[in-house]
Amino acid sequence: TITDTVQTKQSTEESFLETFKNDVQKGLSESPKTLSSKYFYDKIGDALFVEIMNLPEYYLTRSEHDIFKNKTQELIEGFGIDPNSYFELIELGAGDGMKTKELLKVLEAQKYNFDYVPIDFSSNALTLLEANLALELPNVSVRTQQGDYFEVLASLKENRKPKVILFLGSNIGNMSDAMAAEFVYNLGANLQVGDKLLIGVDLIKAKEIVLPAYNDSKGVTANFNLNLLERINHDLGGDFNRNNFQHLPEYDEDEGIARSAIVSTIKQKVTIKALAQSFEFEAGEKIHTEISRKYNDVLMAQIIAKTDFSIETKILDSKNYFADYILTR
Ligand code: AVJ
Repeated sequence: TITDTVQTKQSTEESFLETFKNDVQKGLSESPKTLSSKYFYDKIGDALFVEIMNLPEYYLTRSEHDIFKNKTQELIEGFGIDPNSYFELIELGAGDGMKTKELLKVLEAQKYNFDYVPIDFSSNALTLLEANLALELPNVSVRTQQGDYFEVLASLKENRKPKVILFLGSNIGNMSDAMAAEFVYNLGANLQVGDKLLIGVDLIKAKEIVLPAYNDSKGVTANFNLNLLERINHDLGGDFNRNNFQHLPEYDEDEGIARSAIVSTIKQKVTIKALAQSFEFEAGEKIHTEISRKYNDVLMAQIIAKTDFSIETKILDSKNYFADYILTR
C-alpha cells in the first residue's frame, strides 16, 4: 500500500541519517580526521559528479566510453556468451548508462537473448535510466532492481541463469585494497561457475595526467569535495564555513593512489547540532575524504588472489589510460 511505501521510505531515510551521523561523529573524532567519500553523493553531489565527468581533465569516463564504443566486439567475446541462450547483463550502479548503451546497441543488433538488469540504491537514478532506455533502445528488455548490490545479487542467484556483471567507472578505486578484495570475493559468492565480472579501473600513470583529473581548473572537483561540509551543515545542522576550508588533491605515482583531503585554512571550531558536539581544527589540519586507487596487472592479481575469479582478458582504451578486466568465476 501507499502507506507502507511511505513508511519504508521514511525509515530508510532515518536509518541513513543515523548512519551518516555516527560516521561523521567517528570520523571527526579520529586523528587524522576522516569523512567517507560515499557521502559526496547527495542531490548537489550527484550533479557535480556529472559535471566532473564532462571536464576536459577528467579522462576516466571518456576512456572507458572509448572501450565500450570501439572495442565492443572484444568485450562480447570476453563474456564468452552463447548467442543462442539467455543471460542476464547486470550492472552495479546504474549511472546514466552512456557507456553501457554502446554495448546494449551491439548486443541487440546481434540478436543476443538477454535482460539488462541495472541495480542501484537510488530509485530516482533507475527511473531516469529506464525512461531513457525506453526511448533510445525500446527493444532491449530492462529489469531495474532497487536495493543493496549483494541483496539483489543473492536474490538473482536463485534463478541459475548465466550472468555477466558490470562494475564500471573505476568505482572500485574508492575502496582500500583489502576492501576491494573482500568486495570481489563477495561478488563471487553470489555467482555461479562460468559467470563473468567486468571491472573497469583507471591505470597507474604519470602525475601530470592523473592529478589534474582531481584538481580541475574550473574548481568543480573542489566544490564536489567541499560540498560534503555543506551536506553536514544541511543534514546534521553543522556550522562549517567553507571559506575557511580548501580542497587538497595529491597523487603518489609509486603507490598509484590519488587522495583528496579538505584542509582547514585557520584554527577554528565547528559545531554540529545533531551531534551536540564541537570539533577543533588546527590551521593546516586535514580531513581525509577520498582515495582513488589506480591499478596495474599486479594489483589486480592481488585483489583477486583469494577470490574464485581468474582473469579472462583485459581490454584497454586507445590511450592505454583505462582497463576493463573481464574475470571468470
Ligand atoms: C566515481 C569513484 C570513479 O574516484 O575518480 C571524481 C569520484 N572523485 N572526482 C573517482 C571522483 C573526484 C570517482 N569515482
